[in-house]
Amino acid sequence: MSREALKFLQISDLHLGAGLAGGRLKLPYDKIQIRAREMREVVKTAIELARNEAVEAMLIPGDLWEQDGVSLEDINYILDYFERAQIPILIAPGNHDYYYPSSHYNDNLIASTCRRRWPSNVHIFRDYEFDHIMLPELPEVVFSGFAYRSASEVHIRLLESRVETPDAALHICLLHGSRDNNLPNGKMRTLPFSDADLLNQPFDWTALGHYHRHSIIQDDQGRIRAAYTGAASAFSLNETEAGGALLGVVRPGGVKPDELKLIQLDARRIHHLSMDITGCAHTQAVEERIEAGLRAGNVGKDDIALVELTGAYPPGSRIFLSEDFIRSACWFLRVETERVLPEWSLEGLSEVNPRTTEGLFIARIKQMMEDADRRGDTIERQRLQHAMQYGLNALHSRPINVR
Ligand SMILES: [Mn+2]
Repeated sequence: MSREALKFLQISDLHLGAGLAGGRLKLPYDKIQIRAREMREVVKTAIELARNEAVEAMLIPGDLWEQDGVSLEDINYILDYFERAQIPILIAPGNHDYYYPSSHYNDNLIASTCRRRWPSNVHIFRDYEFDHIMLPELPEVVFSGFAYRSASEVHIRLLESRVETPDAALHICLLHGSRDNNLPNGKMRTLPFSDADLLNQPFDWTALGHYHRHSIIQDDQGRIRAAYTGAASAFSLNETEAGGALLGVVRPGGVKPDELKLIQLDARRIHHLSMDITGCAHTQAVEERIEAGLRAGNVGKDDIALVELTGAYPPGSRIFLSEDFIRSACWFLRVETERVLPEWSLEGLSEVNPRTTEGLFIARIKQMMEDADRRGDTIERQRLQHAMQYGLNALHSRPINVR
């Protein structure tokens, strides 16, 4: 018997139960509730997609939930919808939904907490080493996976040598790890692997989880051999490029580029934008600048946006954005003004009383600037200009931001 293809749907990094209250977005309580609900509904959307597309298996390479935040309601929701999928669902627990005796992945535990077990169509990798699963309903396909047993990083390079797998027409791997040279800022480096090591494996397809941004790994013939779907939905500023779900057809040797599709599962996107308001002299001008920036950044009306204002604004003036403006801009808008610097112009400074602390400070820095100019030391001159801004901000009790 031989198998020519397998149609799959891949999702990962749903992070159900993730704390939505912290961070710079500072979502209000009512929107946190809505967002938590929407994040859970991504499960249902994915299952519906799998059924509509007549997918043969679902691949979940980790971080379905956050161990510390997930609720039993979330788990019950997952159990319900996974059962309705009626197709094999394979799960390789990641560093946030790791497998250990008190994990919700333990059938004995949920038998008492949820009064049920994982549905028979769900197959969970529970070993801290490669395990290989073959399913009677999908003959000629081997699924290989590994389970985290804690939230700590895994240093082993699991793909360094070639993995021994049972014979079959198709080999599929689920891996929650870090692709070398692609580690996003602040992301934990765990279960690292190189593109070369991955391409050297017997796997026709490797479903990757952990990175929240979509990316693919291709062999020298252009066949796609692995992909991160990216986060299923955006829940913090780390998911401004959230993925969704990957719908693909794997054949012996890989996936053809025109047989892999990234599908959005969640209606909302999170944007992190920076806008320079230099030249604006009043709040309405700032609002117009923000409006134009949101348009340029393709921020939709259902979206969430953090706007970081930069540049200079007349000293003594306050930016006071109207409630109406904030409400109508998009579903949730947070504007940070802390990085805006008062526009201290050197000419204006001569009017400051020379006998005050501020006056003495200005006179001293100006004298040092002149010395720097005489020596032709432009670097020192620049440094003193910054020092003048920092000092004046400090004297006026304004935040100091490194330029
Ligand atoms: Mn992870």
